[in-house]
Amino acid sequence: MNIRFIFVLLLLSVLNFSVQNYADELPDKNLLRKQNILFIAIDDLRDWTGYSAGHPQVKTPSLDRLAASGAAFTRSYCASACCNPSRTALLTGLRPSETGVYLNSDDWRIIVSPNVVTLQEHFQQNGYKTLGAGKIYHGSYPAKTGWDDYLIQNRKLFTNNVTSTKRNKEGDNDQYLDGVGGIKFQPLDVTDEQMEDYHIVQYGIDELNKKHDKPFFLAVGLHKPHMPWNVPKKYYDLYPPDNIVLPEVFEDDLNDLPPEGIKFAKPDGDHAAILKSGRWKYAVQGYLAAITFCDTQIGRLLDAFEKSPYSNNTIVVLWSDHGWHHGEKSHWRKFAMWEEANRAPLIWRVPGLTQAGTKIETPIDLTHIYPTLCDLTGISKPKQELSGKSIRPLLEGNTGGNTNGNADGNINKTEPAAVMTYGYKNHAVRTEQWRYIRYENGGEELYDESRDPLEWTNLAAQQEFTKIKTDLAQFLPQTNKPPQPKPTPTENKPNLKKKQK
Ligand SMILES: [Ca+2]
Repeated sequence: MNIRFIFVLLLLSVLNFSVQNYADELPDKNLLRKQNILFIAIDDLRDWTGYSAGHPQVKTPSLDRLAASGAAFTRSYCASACCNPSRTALLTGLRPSETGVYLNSDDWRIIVSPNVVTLQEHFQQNGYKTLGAGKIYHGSYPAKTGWDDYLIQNRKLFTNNVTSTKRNKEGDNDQYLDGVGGIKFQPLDVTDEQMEDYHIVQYGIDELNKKHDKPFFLAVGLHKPHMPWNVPKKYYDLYPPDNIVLPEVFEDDLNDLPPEGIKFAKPDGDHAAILKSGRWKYAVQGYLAAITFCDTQIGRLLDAFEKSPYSNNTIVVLWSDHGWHHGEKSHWRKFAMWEEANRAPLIWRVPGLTQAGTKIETPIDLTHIYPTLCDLTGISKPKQELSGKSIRPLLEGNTGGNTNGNADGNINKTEPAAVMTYGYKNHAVRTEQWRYIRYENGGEELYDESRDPLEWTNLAAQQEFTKIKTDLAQFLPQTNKPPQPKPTPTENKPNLKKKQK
């Protein structure tokens, strides 16, 4: 047997070993380094999931399955209750008050300093293959850099984006036609395959069925349950409208709010229209149906993931960009500072680290995802100073016995707190016991979540809570970057600043 033949044999076995390596090596602590990442984004899903018991009727078997196999946060909050600033904060690791990206009309690609390295860019620069599909950044401002591959879809092809043209007329008995005002919902006579999210998930499945010769960062971003809640009828049928449980709403809830709070609530907008239409339960049915459609697609992805060679060396992180109101505070949608608009699902499954079925009560916000992924994969942090910090200790199970408002009632700075901002200088802080809101013009709200989880009683004006407010105010962002002046029509051409390598 000649030398060359032995040499070729040797070479092949080394090659075979290295390609295999990324698929099925059982991890131990050191192997956490460079694990793959499955990054699942959901649009507009509030905390209505089975595992969080957010709504008594919601069906989310796939999210519940993921939560049961990993660690789910029960007090996870967006950095901003609005798509674009929330996602920009998560994917740059910088709060809105740091970047100046506050609204959906703020093009982060222009506003955020070109020195800032986004999450996918950072992982690409650290040897990862970065793959993406669907909604990761806000739809209007997709990231142009940092992706090795990204699924291109013509959204117009999919019916689920098209709201019906026929308008509802007074006295019409079609409870669905076109929804109510801007609240869009309608059961569709289509199959899942005709839905956009089905194909976004299929991209993820196809990538999980491929061999990858280097670690991958696979981002899968679903559009539902963002409006319109136009999903196949079979999901509506799961929720007979007559049994729908509506959110608990306190009629005089706005009476103790500062003017800014009432401005954010917009009681004469969607809520007035919904009440007038008498179709509140159909709207809630539509949202529940959209949630279960979304959950079913995530179930397909998890099935493929668990069957794939990557199931035990891949970090799974699932998040929603913010919550939603369905009448609480006479408010609908997001765009507010209260619990319903800001609380959003966050689930981690980290092989070798998270314990199956862990529930983490510690309040955090989504700016912690970027530094945590760096920490877990052993890659250095990017050059920008990240607003959040790694939550590995929490994922490891030591929630560090944070006593909220310890014995002497003081709230110290080390207390874990989630911070959220909607619009310039409108901030809220959420600790385990308190939500403190301070609006740009100084208006305040304070809620004791342990006694008043529906935030019906604003304590801010009561003298005895002054100290608590002062303590909580220490968590408020100290710097508030002014919002970008809106470009006049002529200057509308965004010149995407070149990224300095
Ligand atoms: Ca959203």
